[in-house]
Amino acid sequence: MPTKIILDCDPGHDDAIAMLLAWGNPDIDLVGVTTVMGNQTIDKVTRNALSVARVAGMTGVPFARGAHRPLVRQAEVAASIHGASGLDGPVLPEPTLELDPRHAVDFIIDTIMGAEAGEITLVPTGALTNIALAVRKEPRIVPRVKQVVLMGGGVNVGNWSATSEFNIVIDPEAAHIVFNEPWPLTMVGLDLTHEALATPSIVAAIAAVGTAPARFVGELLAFFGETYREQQGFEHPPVHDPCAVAFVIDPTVMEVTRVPLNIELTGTLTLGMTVADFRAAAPDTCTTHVARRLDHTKFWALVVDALERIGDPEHA
Ligand SMILES: [Ca+2]
Repeated sequence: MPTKIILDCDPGHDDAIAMLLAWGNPDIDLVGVTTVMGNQTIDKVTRNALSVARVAGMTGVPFARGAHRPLVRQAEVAASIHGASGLDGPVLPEPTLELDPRHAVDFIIDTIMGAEAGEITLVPTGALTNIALAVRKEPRIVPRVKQVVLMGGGVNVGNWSATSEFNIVIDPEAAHIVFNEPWPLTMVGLDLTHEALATPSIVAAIAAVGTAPARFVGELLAFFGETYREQQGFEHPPVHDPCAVAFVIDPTVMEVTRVPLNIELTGTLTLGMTVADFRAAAPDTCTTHVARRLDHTKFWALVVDALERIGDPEHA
C-alpha cells in the first residue's frame, strides 16, 4: 500500500522537485498539496505549485492555499535564492487545475479526520504555519497522523542565520508548536540536506531522461545552482525538500537518530535554532528524530526514477 501524504510546501525550486518525486513515485499516494508563504508570497508559491502540477501532468490531487504570513512575525521571502517569482529559471506554464475552495488548514484537518487513524503522513517543506494552525484548531489530528517528516532546521548548522534554517526561523513560533506535539516527527534538516548536492553527474542523469518535466528540473537546478553559488558559497546546490519525501519512500536513504529537539524562541543570536539534546539517551517520551548521512546515490536514483515514470504528460 502506498503511503498517503500531504505535501505542505512553498515552491520554491526544491519544493517543485519534492512535488515531482511524490507524484512520480509509486510508493507515495499524494492526497493533497497545501501551500504556505515562505520562499515567496502565498500568491506566488500557490501559483507555482499549480504550474508544477501542470508540468507533471498531475490530476486528481487537491491543492489548497494556506497561510499568508507567520503566526507572530512579518513575512520574509527568499527572493535571493528563488528569484522574484519564487521559481525563477524555467518558463512557468499557466495553471490548469482549480484550487480547492478550503483554506489549507481546513483541508489538512478534514483529510486527517476523514482518514483512518495512522493513515496520513504530513510532509512539510516550508514554514510550519499551516501545521501549527491545524493543530491549534483541531488537536485531535495529532494522534491520527502517522508521522511528520519535515524539511527544516539543522543541528549546529544554519542558512538564514548562523544557527538557524529558513523554514524554522521565519516562523519559529509555529515550529515550536509542531515540534512539541507528541507525534512522531523526523527533522530532515540541513545536516542531511547539505549532502543532497546536485552534482554535474546528477544534472546529466536528469537531462538524460529527456522529457519536458526533466528539462524543467534541469532549468530549476541551473538557476538554483547559480544563486546557491553566489549567496551561500556552494559549488553545487543542496536540494533540500525532496529528501523529506525520499525518507517516506525509503527510510534507509538516510540515518535517523531519536533525540529531544526544541526551537529557540528568545535567543538574540539564535532565534529559530533547532536545539538537539544529545547529553543522554533520549527518554521514552521523546518522539522527535534528526536525520543525518544521506545515501546520495539512492536518493538521486529515486528522483530520476520518478521523472522516468512521469514521462512526458503534455505529449502523452
Ligand atoms: Ca521549501
